[in-house]
Amino acid sequence: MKHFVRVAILVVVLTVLLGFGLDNMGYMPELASVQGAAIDDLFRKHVWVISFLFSLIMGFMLYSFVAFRKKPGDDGSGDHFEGNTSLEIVWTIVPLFIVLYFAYLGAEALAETRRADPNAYNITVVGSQWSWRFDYEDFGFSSTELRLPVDRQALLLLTSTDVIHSFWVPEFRLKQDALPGEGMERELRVTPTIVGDYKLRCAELCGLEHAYMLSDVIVMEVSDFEAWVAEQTEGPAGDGAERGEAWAQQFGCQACHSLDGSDRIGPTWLGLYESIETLVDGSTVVVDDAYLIESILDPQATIVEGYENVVMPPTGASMTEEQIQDIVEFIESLSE
Ligand code: HEC
Ligand SMILES: [Cu+2]
Repeated sequence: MKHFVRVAILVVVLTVLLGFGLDNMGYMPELASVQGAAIDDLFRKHVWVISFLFSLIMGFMLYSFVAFRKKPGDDGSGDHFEGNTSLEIVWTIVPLFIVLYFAYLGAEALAETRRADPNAYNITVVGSQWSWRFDYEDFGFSSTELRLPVDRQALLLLTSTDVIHSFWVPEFRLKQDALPGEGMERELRVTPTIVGDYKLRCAELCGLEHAYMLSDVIVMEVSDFEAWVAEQTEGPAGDGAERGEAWAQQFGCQACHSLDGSDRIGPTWLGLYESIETLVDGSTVVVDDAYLIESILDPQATIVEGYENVVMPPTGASMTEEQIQDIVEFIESLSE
């Protein structure tokens, strides 16, 4: 009996030390979303259960090392016993209920992260190798940064143009896959709580530049967000080429096409217009308006030599004819 009392004290002390230690280690960044609270709560409970289980096993083991070590001159063998049915029933039933309780907590936390606000606004998040684009459906424009007003729920509809990506902002805690294909969209609701700058990263190994698939996430005061939306919906000012530069920025073309002659995932736009391009089938074409428009609207129609293994996303399908025309003028201006 005195052994059990000592071990029980040891286990309690170890559990408390470990539980508080892990809980205050700060392995997670500051929480910045409403939905994340349920996840943090669940995480904290897990940390305490883990601390207890670790201490239980280690406590018994360490205590036994010391208390039951072989004494000098002791040559006898240990007591023989044949199991203990009541102990076995207890250590089956108790963990069963703990696991069921955690399943219940998990379901509750999942429901909490999915709680819909009828006033949520919609953003379609499009992942491509290796960049993100955000279509603000309710306002009719696209962006390469995710700007969100604070304390308002956004309903993100996640999709991909190529392989599986995964949307993850550590401060929001939430994570959801972006899957390619019609009808494979996934929903994620987020209500940011702290104004500030964050980073969206891809949490699914999605190819060579997976690690650099980052986007800025900017949580703004509602009034600042509204001003930004007004600026975006007005559309860029200036002549065709200037507007084209802004559209190319908004639709994320420069993630793959440089403007300075350097090679990125796709061919540079510098000096592209009126140049002679060699295609994979060995034929050549002179780059003109019609070729550029086709390349944007239907990237698979003509593939440039040397780019067989990378895919341009069909972004053109969600652009207007005027926007495409502006981009063509912008590309043309880069050859003057
Ligand atoms: C994920 C990378 C990626 C993004 C984003 C991207 N492209 Fe491309 N683009 C490519 C690749 C790779 C090629 C070459 C293969 C091909 O011809 O389809 C290409 C080819 C092109 C060509 C033909 C270039 C040539 O040298 O003949 C044009 C024009 C073009 N893209 C326009 C755009 C526009 C406009 C956007 C933005 C709306 C865009 N691209 C976004 C990867 C991308
Ligand atoms: Cu990815």
